[in-house]
Amino acid sequence: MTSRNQQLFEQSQKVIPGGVNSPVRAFKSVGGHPIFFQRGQGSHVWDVDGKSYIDYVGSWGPLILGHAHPEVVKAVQDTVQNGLTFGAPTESELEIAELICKLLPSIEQVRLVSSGTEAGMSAIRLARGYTGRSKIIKFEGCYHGHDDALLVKAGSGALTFGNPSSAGVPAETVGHTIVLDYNDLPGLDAVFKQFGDEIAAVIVEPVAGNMNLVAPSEGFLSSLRNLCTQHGSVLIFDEVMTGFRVGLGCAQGLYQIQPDLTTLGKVIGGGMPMAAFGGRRDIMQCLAPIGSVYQAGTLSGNPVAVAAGLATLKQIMAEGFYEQLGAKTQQLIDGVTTAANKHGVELTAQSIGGMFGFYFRKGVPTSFAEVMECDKDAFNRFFHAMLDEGVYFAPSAFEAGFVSSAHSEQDINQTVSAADKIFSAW
Ligand code: HOZ
Repeated sequence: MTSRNQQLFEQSQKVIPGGVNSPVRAFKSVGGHPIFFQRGQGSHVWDVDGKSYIDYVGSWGPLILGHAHPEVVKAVQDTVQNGLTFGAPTESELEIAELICKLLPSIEQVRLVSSGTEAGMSAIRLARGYTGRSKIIKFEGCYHGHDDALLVKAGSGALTFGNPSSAGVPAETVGHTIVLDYNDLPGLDAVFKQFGDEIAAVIVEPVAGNMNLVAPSEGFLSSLRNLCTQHGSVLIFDEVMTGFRVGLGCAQGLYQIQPDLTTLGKVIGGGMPMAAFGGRRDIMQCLAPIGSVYQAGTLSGNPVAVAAGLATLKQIMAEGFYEQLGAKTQQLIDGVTTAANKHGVELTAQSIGGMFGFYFRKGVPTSFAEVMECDKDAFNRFFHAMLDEGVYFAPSAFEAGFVSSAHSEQDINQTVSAADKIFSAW
């Protein structure tokens, strides 16, 4: 019998390209059809067929408190009663801006936007406007939203410029983007040696979360910092995913590296469409209306989104929040990898704060090329088997996973038992 999920997907494909409003939702890489969700509460989601799942996607990162946290819901309800948007400043925007600046010492000024893509694109424009240079460096496997200049894959050699990774992006648009391997220090040195003073910015996920989870190798972030300082280039940390996810001080606090600009999203919106970019005052002051770099948005700093974000930030500032979140995430990956290895399945994992990665390969990967060596078929089999058991991981071998403060000991144990059952019959 066709499930309601299948029916809705078939219908959706008629009016929505691919049936989804963002490609990662389509289950293309794992096969099958996407699940249509109806409801979420705490660590769980329910689909339109009434099946429940322990959710380790958390809307791709924002839901660090789980679904429908009462304080976040209340803040949103209280705010909507006073109007949804004004297109004019509000006091709550000031409150969240002050809080972001207080939590992240590298951010002296911040501007709110509506999505991570917007934050990344604006930060690049700002860095170019500030430096008067055009070239930027990004790393293979890092994703900074779908801005044209950043939809680039590596060219044929480390010192070549990238190729568009999407149709519709003219080669000239990415003609100023150099793509390097993540954690490739010699490559970085070589590029700075060749182009040094022409580089406007280096943009990096300080912990990569869009090619599964890849941690920075010893010295990678500090070398980036030194090279950017030496050559007057702007160092941009894309903390859309890691921001308030790996720790209260974000990845920059964890690794003790101060970027010049930071992009934020996901957690700071508490589940609503909000993102931000901010950093050094002298750079931020180049933005319109005081500077000549134009950037704008009708719904930027939307009061409802800000309310959800503020309510979320207030919760994560509680004593011990990240210790508990990190311990729980570690417990999850330890349990699942132990279950796999016990039954002879080659599975490795790592976690940083509340984010984690599972890899069907020997050893944790340190680059995009190594991530690509993971056994994708094994992941797809694991993904679907876990789904049947009521556990929802991201529908791709190349995405990080997320644990929230709402996940209980019982959720973790149930997940580990499900994995054990699957691996015992592998
Ligand atoms: N960073 C997420 C995917 N890697 C965003 C989710 C989306 O693109 O819809």
